[in-house]
Amino acid sequence: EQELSYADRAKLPNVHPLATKLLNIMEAKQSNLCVSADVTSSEELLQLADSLGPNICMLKTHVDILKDYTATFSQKLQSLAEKHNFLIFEDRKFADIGNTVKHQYEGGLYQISSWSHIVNAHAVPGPGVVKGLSAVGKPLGRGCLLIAQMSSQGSLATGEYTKAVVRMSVHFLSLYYITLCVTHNLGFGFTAVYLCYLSLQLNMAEEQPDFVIGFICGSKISKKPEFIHMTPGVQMQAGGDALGQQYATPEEVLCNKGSDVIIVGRGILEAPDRLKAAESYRKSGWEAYTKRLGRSG
Ligand code: UP6
Repeated sequence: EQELSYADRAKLPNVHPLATKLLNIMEAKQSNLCVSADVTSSEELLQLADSLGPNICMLKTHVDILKDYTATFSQKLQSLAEKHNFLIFEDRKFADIGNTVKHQYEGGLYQISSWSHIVNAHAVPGPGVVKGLSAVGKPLGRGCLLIAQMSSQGSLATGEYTKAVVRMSVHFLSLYYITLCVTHNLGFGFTAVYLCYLSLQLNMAEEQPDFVIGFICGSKISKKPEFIHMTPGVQMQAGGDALGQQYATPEEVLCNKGSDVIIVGRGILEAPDRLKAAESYRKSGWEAYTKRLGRSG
């Protein structure tokens, strides 16, 4: 089966505008690298964003580890994202009831929704967490990744749990199948039957607004090309750290496991030359992706 390129997927009718933007950035910059900027000084983070910006499609932050966060910092980060054409992903891992995450996303010290294009959430609380986040983020054109798997040793997000997370994003499929019915001319009957089925699902559909753009995962877990798969726990050599982190290589993640974006922190941050390291992850990532495309053809 021929696999779609990032550029082809950007053009799909039901892809979220933010996913389109990301896929186009990836294609234009030939980069599926998201740098995890896990540093504790705002100045250093901005420096990283400016110097690595040209090599990355996305910059991931943990703003709550900054010792000197200010609103000015987030404005500067946004300018750098525009200057270098990358998206900002605050790795907040929301995991509470809808009403609480709404406040955590919009308010508090960080006002995450005002500057971060993408956030992520655990699915543990059920659909309410997505509903709460989307009440804030959807009108702003933001997107959310659901955490379906984790890279850490002994993670409980496996098997049936992972499948349930994927099902939580099925709302997206509704529009997708209607379009399929129409474009493939499957006929009115089929469409009507499907619409009935959809109306049965309506409650669920309302609870799953089109705000979820993909997953945090170790491998491709959804066949829908509209969804972006992003994988943390990546270094040039497989292995781990002393606190349970587990690493796979860019080749393994993008070529064999079928993920779309590699998230790299210490593999770049602890390298003697961060820019050189970022360029080498970008290059490996792009080669692994083109190899996968070639293999599918
Ligand atoms: N992260 C993981 N694994 C997950 C989810 N998120 O490592 O399952 C995040 C971490 C860190 C980054 O919070 O910011 O990705 C990985 O950093 P590293 O490359 O330095 O290990």
